[in-house]
Amino acid sequence: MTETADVRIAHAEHPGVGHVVPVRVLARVWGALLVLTLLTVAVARVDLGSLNLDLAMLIADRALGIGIFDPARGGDPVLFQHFFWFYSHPAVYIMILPAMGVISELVSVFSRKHIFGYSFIALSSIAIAVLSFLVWGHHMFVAGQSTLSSMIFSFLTFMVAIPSAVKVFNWLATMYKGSIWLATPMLYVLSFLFLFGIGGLTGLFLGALAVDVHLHDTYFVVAHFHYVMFGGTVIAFLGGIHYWWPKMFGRMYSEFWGRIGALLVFVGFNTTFFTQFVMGSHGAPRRSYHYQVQFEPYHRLSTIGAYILGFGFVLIAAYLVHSLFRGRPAPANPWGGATLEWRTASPPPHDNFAVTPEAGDPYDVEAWRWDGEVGGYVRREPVPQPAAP
Ligand code: HEM
Ligand SMILES: [Cu+2]
Repeated sequence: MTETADVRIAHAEHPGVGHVVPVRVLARVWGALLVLTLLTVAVARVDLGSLNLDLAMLIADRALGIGIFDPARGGDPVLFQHFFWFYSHPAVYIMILPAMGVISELVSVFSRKHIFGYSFIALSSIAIAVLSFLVWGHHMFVAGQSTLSSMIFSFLTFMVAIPSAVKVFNWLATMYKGSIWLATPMLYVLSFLFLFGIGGLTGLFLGALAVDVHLHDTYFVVAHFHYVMFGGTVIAFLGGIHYWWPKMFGRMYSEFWGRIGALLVFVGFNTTFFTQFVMGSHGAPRRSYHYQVQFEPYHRLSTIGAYILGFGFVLIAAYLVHSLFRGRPAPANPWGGATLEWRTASPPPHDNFAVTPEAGDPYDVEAWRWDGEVGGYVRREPVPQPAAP
């Protein structure tokens, strides 16, 4: 997939795409680019600078008794957390941004509609990336930082919700009046919208100072981050795997088992983690292996959910592996995607294309129509191809 992304960025110079590279590249590529940028900045400056510095200082503190973090020697333990979260909050957005890129692409294909508000989708990704560096203090509301800092961090945390909501509304608007096809990848898109919605909204609960005093270090936080990291990132990646599987391996998996798998994951996930919202809001502490009696029913239910989830994953692995040997050979474009990878055979031959295709609008899914004989989508009109060199 990196290869196709490379190809597409390289092809941005091509007549059909226009010259200003960032303007017409895909949301998925945007996701990748932003992650690369974030990773570079985060790893080079923040990770090495902050996290490693943090560890180095901790070692120095312990081994040499310097007293950077140790209050007994005049150090500040909250300082450790500042360095830690200065790296670790941007890290959570590194995890969600590529998933958002995948969703932006899939939602358009399976709604058979051009993506709604492309520039807003791209700009909100940038806004999220920038804001993600300014909110680390929301992990330390009750760690003893000043009330003024907490208020500023709380305000900035609420700001992140704006670009996140812009994205969700754009995805919904893309679906609106679309011709929605509930194929397996789309089931993951719908799961993502629902679960990420809950994850993002509960982030706002936690970002509210008065509420976080009660919810901090409870299972509510555990549920929040699983809704965003699993309900968001993992679900989007499952959607992506099911979408690009035929392209990667040239075989179709069973649509029936695909849907059952998506359903099991959805039900298992919610049983496991929604339960944790409830018990967290009742005060169940996280990071404790000694479960209090009153929370036991929740823990049991959560465990049952985890087994359903695990079973879902085993099923998915089973039919995907099965498809490699027994699956129907995949057509070039089983879903009607408008991006370049669907213009070549599945799996793509060496060098991808026999002749360089003319890249057009990557979201122009309406240019493709279903063809029963091919068992996949074909272009409505043959596009004039440049002659082979
Ligand atoms: C609308 C966006 C979001 C908001 C407003 C938000 C807000 C928060 C807040 C305030 C906390 C601290 C809670 C506490 O410890 O008391 C938190 C924890 C956490 N969030 Fe989010 N969050 C958002 C999105 C995300 C995303 C997208 C991810 C990852 C993909 C994520 C991952 C986490 C993790 C891992 C923690 C727990 C850290 C720990 O172990 O203490 N959050 N979030
Ligand atoms: Cu955070």
